[in-house]
Amino acid sequence: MPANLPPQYYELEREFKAEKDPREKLRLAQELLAIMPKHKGTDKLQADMKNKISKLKKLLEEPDKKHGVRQAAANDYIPKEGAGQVILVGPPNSGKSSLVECLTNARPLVTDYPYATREPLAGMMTFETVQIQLIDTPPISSELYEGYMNNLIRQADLVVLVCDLSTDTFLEGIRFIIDKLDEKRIILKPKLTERPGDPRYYFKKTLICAHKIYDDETGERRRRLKEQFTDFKIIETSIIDDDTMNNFKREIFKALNIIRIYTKQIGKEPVFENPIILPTGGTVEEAAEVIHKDFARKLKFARVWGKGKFDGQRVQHDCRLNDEDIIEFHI
Ligand SMILES: Nc1nc2c(ncn2[C@@H]2O[C@H](COP(=O)(O)OP(=O)(O)OP(=O)(O)O)[C@@H](O)[C@H]2O)c(=O)[nH]1
Ligand SMILES: [Mg+2]
Repeated sequence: MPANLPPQYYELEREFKAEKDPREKLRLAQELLAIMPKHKGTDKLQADMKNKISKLKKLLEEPDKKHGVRQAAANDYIPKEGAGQVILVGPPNSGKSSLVECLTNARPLVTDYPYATREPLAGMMTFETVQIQLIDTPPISSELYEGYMNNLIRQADLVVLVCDLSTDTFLEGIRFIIDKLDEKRIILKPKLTERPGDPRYYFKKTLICAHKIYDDETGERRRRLKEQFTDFKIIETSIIDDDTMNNFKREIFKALNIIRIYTKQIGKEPVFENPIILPTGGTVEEAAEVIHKDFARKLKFARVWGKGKFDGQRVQHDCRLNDEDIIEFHI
């Protein structure tokens, strides 16, 4: 029976064959398997691919020194911490490390010369009652593109594209990055209104950070930036202006599309720390599940205080919650 493979399969297969990095090769193999039509004609192909996947996994677990396979640096994965993972990408010297230094507990290297950051570095940023993870990364330019950036960006919840307003090449700098990521099938989007039709593509929600605003004295560069990127949310920042830094934090939080739910025990005051984090539109049941699966099962009803509800309103499992609602579970 003919396999009838879609044209994108052959394209991806070519990439898979040419790829040297075992981690990236594994990812491509998994994508190949995912897009392979599942019918009798592809049985053998599916089995072959599964075999390749398991060999690659083994290879990554225990690199075979005899064959000189080097384990790819673990730079392509940073475990998520906090309410969301945000990756800063930008041209050399644009101020990525300065932003991470200013906003988080991390202490990246900040220099006045370009290409200072060689590896990704994560730090935690506090926004009101939540912690958000920011990742500083090496620059992207025609001179440098670290292969591990593909995976790092794919895994992040949000991309911040840092635009350096202190230079005449501010537009070229970010255009280059958008095009480069496009080539890697990572599409930076102002909003995520749809999923990619082709599973090889990743859409990533992106904010543009118009950084070093005080170097753009006339505002001309900001005007041009806005003109070029009308759909994107553009946040103006400078590390010497706390108001812009606070606004930047709020915009990051908003862009993550999450809500904070505070809990209270019956007859006690609410606790306004360590909120339950849910995606926007999250329900009472989902909030209970964060505490414990069993808890959600045993839940009879809840009382909620917050926007759009009267105080202590009795609600059921499917009731949608709003940011900063207070919930009291009854089991
Ligand atoms: N005027 C001004 N300078 C800034 C601002 N933020 C950072 N800088 C300066 O910009 C330069 C580069 O800062 P970094 O944070 O190292 O830039 P980077 O994007 O991490 O650079 P690479 O790691 O080389 O890609 C330093 O001299 C910073 O002091 C800002 O808001 N305003
Ligand atoms: Mg840096």
